[in-house]
Amino acid sequence: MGKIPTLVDGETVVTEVAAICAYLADKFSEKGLAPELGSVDRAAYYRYLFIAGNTIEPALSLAASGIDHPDPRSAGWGDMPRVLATIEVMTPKTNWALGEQFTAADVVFGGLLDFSMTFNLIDASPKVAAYVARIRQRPCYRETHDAFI
Ligand SMILES: N[C@@H](CCC(=O)N[C@@H](CS)C(=O)NCC(=O)O)C(=O)O
Repeated sequence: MGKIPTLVDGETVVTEVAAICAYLADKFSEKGLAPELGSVDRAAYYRYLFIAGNTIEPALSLAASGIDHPDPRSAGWGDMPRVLATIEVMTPKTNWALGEQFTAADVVFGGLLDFSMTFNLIDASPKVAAYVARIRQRPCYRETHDAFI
């Protein structure tokens, strides 16, 4: 598709933001960016990883192009009010998506919200804005984004 990002790790090529983040979180498991395989948190972790690219991103990109899906029942996200309500419920009030531990779920889900706020794709609620602000304050975020903000 000619899209970025693409990770090339030796012979391994990974595309899709969520796949890249999940791959790196597993490869560097000592960093604690993924809950243990088989743990209860792993279910929520997968949900955060997959909903971003599968469901929220296509909904927002369609809306940004000014297109209303003609049949919300056949769109994987229903409609924008439902997408925004789901974002609101999944956004943590404090800390991170899975609780005290920052994980790749925050990189993917929170990163999409950060991107969406930067490009005015969503009108962030106070809870979403506060979560994105917490992400933006992280030293690693600052190191990688300061050139752009
Ligand atoms: N679903 C893909 C989306 C990738 C994507 O949309 N990439 C954009 C940048 S954010 C891109 O490559 N745009 C350049 C182009 O299409 O020429 C993912 O999760 O990685």
